[in-house]
Amino acid sequence: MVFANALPLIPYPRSVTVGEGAPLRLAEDDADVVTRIEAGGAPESYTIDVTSSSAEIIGADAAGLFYGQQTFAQLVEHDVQGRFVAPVTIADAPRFPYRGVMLDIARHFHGVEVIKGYIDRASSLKFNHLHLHLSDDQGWRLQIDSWPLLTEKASGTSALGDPGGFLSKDDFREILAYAAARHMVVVPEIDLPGHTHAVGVAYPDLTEAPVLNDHLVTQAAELGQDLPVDGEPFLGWGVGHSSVRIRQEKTYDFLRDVLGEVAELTPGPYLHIGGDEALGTPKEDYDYFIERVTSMVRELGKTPIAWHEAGAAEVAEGTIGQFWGARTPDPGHAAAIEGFVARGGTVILSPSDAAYLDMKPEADFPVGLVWAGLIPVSQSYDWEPSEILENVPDDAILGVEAPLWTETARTAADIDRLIFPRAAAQAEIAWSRQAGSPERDWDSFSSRLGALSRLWAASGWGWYASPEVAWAAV
Ligand code: TNX
Repeated sequence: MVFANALPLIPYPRSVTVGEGAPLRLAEDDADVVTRIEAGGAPESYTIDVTSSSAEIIGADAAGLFYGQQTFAQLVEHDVQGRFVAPVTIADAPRFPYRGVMLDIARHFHGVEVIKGYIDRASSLKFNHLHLHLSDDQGWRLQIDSWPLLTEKASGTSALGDPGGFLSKDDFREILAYAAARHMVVVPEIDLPGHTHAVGVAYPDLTEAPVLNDHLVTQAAELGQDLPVDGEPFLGWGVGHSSVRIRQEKTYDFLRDVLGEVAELTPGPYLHIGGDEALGTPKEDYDYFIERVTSMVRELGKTPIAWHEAGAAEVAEGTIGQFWGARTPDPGHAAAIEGFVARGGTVILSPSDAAYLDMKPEADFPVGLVWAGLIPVSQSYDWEPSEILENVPDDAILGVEAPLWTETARTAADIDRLIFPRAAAQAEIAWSRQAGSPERDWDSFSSRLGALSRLWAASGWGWYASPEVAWAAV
C-alpha cells in the first residue's frame, strides 16, 4: 500500500519521490541547505531536492520558501552522530488559498505571547490566515481610540470570572508583524449584531436589554452560571441574548468608527463582522443590519466575511460566508450559505462536527464543549470540503478554517491540548489533495501524525496524546 512508504509529513505534499543513496548529514547551522526564491510557480508552492551531498529548497515566492522550510523541518532525523535527511525530491503547492485557524480572545483573554505561540504552531502546518475573534458578550479585546470605554470598562473579565485584558493597538501591530513574518494574514472579527453584551457594559445606549431564550436559561442553571444582566459584565457563556440597537443611527456612527479603526490597523483584505446567533433579533432588523454593515465594510475598502446565518440576508456583493454547520448540513444552514455565492461571494468551511477545535475529543477530556458532539482525531480528519455543500460549486470554496472558541480554554496548555493534534488534520484537508488521493487517508495520516510529536516536543508544544494514534517516543 502507498501509505506504508509515506514520509512522516503533514500536510502531505503533492508529489514526493524518495531518492537513492546515503543520507545527507546536516551542519549545525544548516549552512549546507541552499534556499532561494524562483518566481514563476503557483503561489505558495515550493520544491525540495535532497541528495547525499546537497539540499535545496526553492520557493515560488517568500511564502513558498517558508512552507518548504516547514516541510524540510519535518524531514530531519536524528541519530547519535547528529541530524540528517534522506535523499528526496518534493514538489508541492496548496489546494486552497485560504487555510485558517481562529482564536477567540473574547471568552478568555489570551495576550500577545500566547497569540504568537498560536501563530508559530499554525504556520508550522502551513496555515496562512489567523482569524482573531476580538469581541463577544464577555469582553471587548481591542483598543478603539474613538470609543475608549470599550476597553476601559468592558475588558476586565473573562468567562467564569477569570481575569480579562485587551490588546492595545501596539500589541495588535506586534501580532500583525509576527504573523506577516510567518506568512499569516490576520482576519479581525468584531461580532455583530449579537454577541455584544460587552458593548453595553461600556456604552449602555448602544445595546438592547438582554433577551433570554429557553436554552440559555436551562444551560445557565445546569452549569451554575449567572444570567446576563444589562450593563454588568457577563461571566457565563450562554449565547443569543444580546444585540446592538439596530434602529438607531448612533449605532452606525459607532460602527463606522470602530470598523474604520480596525480596517485602518489591518493590512489584510478581510474584516469579519460575525452575524451568528442573533437569536433575540427580529428577522427584519437582522436583515437590515447585515445589509448595511456588510456595505459599510466594503466602503472601508475591505472584503466582509460573516458566519453563515448572514447569507439569508442581502449581504453586500462579494461577502464571504463562513459555514459552521455539520458535515451533513441542516438544510437551513446550507440554504443560508448559498446566499453568499448567489451574491458573488465565496465560502470558508468550518464544519463544527469536524473542524471545531474546542469540542472534546473524548467524554472525560478536562477541557472543551460537546454541543457538536465529541470529535476524536479520526473524525476531525474525516471530511472532504467539496462534499459538504451540494449547491456550492468547487470554485466557490475559498478554503477551510479551524476555530478555537475559548469558553473553557483558560491557559496556553489548554489551547495546546485542544488544537493538537486535530489542527494537523485540518491543515492536511486545507493543503493536500482531496480525499481519496494517495496518503489522504486515515491510516496514512495517523501513522505520519504519530511521528510529528517529535517535532512538537522539540518545540516545547503540548498535545493530546490520542489513543487512536501510535505516538513516536519523544
Ligand atoms: C457557537 S460557531 C458559536 C460561538 C461559540 C461556539 C462554541 C459560532 C459562529 N458561534 O459563539 O463560542 O459555538 O463552540
